[in-house]
Amino acid sequence: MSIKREDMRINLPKSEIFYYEDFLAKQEADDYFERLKNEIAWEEKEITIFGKTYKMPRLTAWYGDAEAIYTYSGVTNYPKPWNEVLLSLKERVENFVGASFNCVLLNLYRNGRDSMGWHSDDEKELGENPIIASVSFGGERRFLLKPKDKKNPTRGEILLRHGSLLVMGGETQKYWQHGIPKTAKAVAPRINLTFRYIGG
Ligand code: MD6
Ligand code: FE
Repeated sequence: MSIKREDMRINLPKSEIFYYEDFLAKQEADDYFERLKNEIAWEEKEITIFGKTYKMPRLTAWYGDAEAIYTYSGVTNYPKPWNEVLLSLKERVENFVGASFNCVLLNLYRNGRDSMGWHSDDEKELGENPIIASVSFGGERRFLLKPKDKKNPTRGEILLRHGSLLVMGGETQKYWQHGIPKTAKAVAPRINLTFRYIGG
């Protein structure tokens, strides 16, 4: 990671988390939101936990280089090839972060009932101490962080704004879990992209 602006760092131990609220200008972010909504092949996937099958509480999509195969929540994802809007955003993120990515997981939260459960992005495909860059569009949602160590009461919370960039690196995935809780508030649809690097 070439960005080490300590003023943008989230102050949580055993983590490297940077949050750039104004990564994209409002108009740019509006344009990306519309294009992503329309030009991504959104899917309603199912997930099986202890033999029971549920619909995922959000729409998802997976794009990337052909070799970037990834297992997530028990589902093996084969990437769709990059499209124009994704390549343009990938280049923006890579230039800013100073790292390269070969795939992206997209999530569309249709309303406040859509959510992402507690997890760490610590799958072996991502390697040790992965850098993950996350761009958000649309409705603001709370992004919560808690240590894997259940005895540790420390908590983190970031309001992920339209056009913002969140970067996680270092040992963040080793020590922390994160998630997007449901909300009873009226919230606009939200799109999130997490750029990752698999293999290598
Ligand atoms: C979301 N984000 O913002 C879900 N993971 O909708 C993530 O799960 C995430 O934002 C790793 C790094 C950054 C993230
Ligand atoms: Fe994640």
